[in-house]
Order: sequence, then C-alpha cells, then structure tokens
Amino acid sequence: MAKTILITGATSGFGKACAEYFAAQGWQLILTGRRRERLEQLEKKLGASIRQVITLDVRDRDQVFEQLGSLIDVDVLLNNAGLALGLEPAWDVNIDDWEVMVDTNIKGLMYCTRAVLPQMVKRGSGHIVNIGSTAGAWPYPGGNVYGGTKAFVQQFSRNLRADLLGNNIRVTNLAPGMSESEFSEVRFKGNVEQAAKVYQGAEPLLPQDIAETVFWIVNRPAHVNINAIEVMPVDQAWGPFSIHRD
Ligand code: NDP
Ligand code: 8X3
Repeated sequence: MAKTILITGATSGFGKACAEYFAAQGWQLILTGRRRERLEQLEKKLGASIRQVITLDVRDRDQVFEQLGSLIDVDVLLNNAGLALGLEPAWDVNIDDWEVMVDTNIKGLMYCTRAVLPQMVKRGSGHIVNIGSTAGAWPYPGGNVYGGTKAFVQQFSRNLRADLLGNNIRVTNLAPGMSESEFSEVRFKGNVEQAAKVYQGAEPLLPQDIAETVFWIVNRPAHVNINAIEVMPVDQAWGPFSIHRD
C-alpha cells in the first residue's frame, strides 16, 4: 500500500518540491499551507497522488488540532512550514516579526507534532522530519530569533526521540543552509532585489536537493534513525570569529 506524507508549507520551496518528488515516487500526499489557490494548483497537477489538501495556518492551534488531529495512517509528518522575517540587529528589530517567527517555527511545529503523534503512537509506526536550519547551530548577525527558533527545532527533535523510545517512531532534524526559494523574498518582505542578492554569484541549494534528502531519510531501513543532517551548498562555509577593534 502507498505510504502517506503530510507536508506543512507545501505551497512553495522545500514543501512543494517534496510534494512533487514524493508523488513521483508513488507516495500519497496530504498538503497544507495558507495559500488555497496554490494548493488547488498542486491538487490539479499531482492528481491521484493527492489524498487531501488542507488550508491551514499552523499558528492557529484550534484549527491544527481540528484538521490534523483526526487524520489516520500518516506515515511521515514533514514539519516544514516556517519563515524568517528581517535581518535587523536585535535592538532595532520589529518585535512583531519575532513573534511571528516564534508562533510559526516553534509553536506551529509543536501543534502539528502534538496533533499527529497520537495516531502514530497508536499504530506503532511513523516518522517526523523537522526542517531546522544551519541557523539553529551557527550564529550570524541578524539571525537572532530566527536562529533561536531553529535551535528549538533541533533540541525538540532530540527530545522527541527520547520520549518516543520504544514506540517505533523515527525523528529527524534536517538542517539546510542557503537554499533558493521564496524564503528571502519573505524575509525581506517582498523586496525581490534584496532577496536576489542573497544568492547572487553563488550556487545555492535548490528545493529539489532538499526533497531528495528527505526522501533518502525516510527510506532508510526500518531500524535506522537519522537523528540529524546538516546540508550546505559547496559555495557556503563558516567564517572566522569576528573581533571588534578600536
Ligand atoms: P518558502 O518561503 O519558499 O516556503 C515556506 C512555506 O511555509 C510556504 O509553503 C508557506 O506557505 C509556509 N508557511 C509559512 N508560514 C506559514 C503558516 N503560518 N502556516 C502554514 N504555512 C506557512 O521557504 P522555504 O521552502 O525555503 O522554507 C521552508 C522551511 O525551510 C522553513 O521552515 C525555513 O525556515 C526552512 N529553511 C529554509 C532555508 C532556505 O535557505 N531557504 C534554509 C534552512 C531552512 P503559505 O504562505 O501558503 O502558508
Ligand atoms: C535559512 C538559512 O542562513 O538564511 O534557514 O538563516 S539562513
């Protein structure tokens, strides 16, 4: 029987690439996101692979539990919905942006996990793949709360494994580096020129790279749990510590 993957944030970037890739490999899809028209386009394009599309804002706790809590036979939950807003230093940041990132990347991911886990535990199988980020492990100026939310994803993933020991449920934190998607357009609030500069002259990861990685993660032998994977483009690496000098 075909397996089912539930993808949050399937309307763009990694989520959309995963939907297309998993459909091509014969999986059934439950796709969620806020932009209904994009979900409808995917529904048309992927046809028989679609089990359900759900218009969902992961920040809405009641809606998440209502829509996802009753789903059964979800083999993989891909907690992908997320965003960065702004790159300002902490003293100059719009506090609303911080709240949106916390509400989406931390609380939304918590709600989706808590809504879907009971059916996995009851069935004695499942896999939660959380999309973290290199920003969760490596600081950079302006990464402040975004990086903090992804550090949460990393540690939450590990702690889920601790809770789930003995339940035959796998958990993975997949932490990509610079990847070209709508991510930077969202971060810079629609400023496409500023967004394009992030990738200019370099070769970033593509959503397809992440889709292939997710597919590899969930297709390891049943006794194997990939705890964490960090993926970067060859064109990205760490800098030295920065020193302030008078
Ligand atoms: P995109 O902006 O292309 O996609 C983000 C997706 O998240 C969209 O489908 C969007 O759907 C969804 N989303 C955002 N907010 C909400 C919400 N409140 N409720 C439901 N869905 C929401 O970016 P990426 O594909 O690059 O990002 C996907 C994930 O990968 C994010 O968690 C991001 O932090 C992470 N990441 C990205 C990297 C990059 O360089 N691109 C690197 C490392 C991690 P809609 O707007 O329709 O709701
Ligand atoms: C996205 C990668 O470096 O822009 O999570 O924060 S980065």
